[in-house]
Amino acid sequence: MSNYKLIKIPKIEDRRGNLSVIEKDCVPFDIKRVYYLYDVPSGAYRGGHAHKALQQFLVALSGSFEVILKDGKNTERVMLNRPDQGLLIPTGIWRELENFSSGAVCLVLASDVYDENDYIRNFKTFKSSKRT
Ligand code: T46
Repeated sequence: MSNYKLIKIPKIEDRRGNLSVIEKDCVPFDIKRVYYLYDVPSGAYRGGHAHKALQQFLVALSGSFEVILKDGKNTERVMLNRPDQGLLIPTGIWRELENFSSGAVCLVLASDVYDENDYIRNFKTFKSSKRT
């Protein structure tokens, strides 16, 4: 699957600690919403849907978790565990998030505001949308 992307986030290293910055050229969309997942209990599963139009950029600000990506034909598993790397998920990709470590924080930058109508929450519907 070639349409997701791992993107390096610039890191400014310092004896006082590191600073990473996400500016407009790092993410290929205008950011309209920011949310984050945290206090995820061990064994919990998030996602389990695709978006019709939304693009998102996920960063493991702390800890780690895995993202399973499906395009209707292929499946890939990506581990996010560094605050200086983000996963760009383009439109039309099914995603599942699991194996959250203790203290993991998943930051999400989104290309649009929240809209439940943009979700495809049924995998069969997702698969058939890929065929048409
Ligand atoms: C995604 C993964 C990574 C809102 O009211 N506003 C929001 O911006 C969001 C994201 C959710 N909600 C409500 C909708 C549900 O009642 O919060 C509740 C939990 O949402 P959901 O079950 O969709 O959460 P996740 O973690 O399964 O999925 C979320 C995003 O929805 C999704 O786009 O890619 O995080």
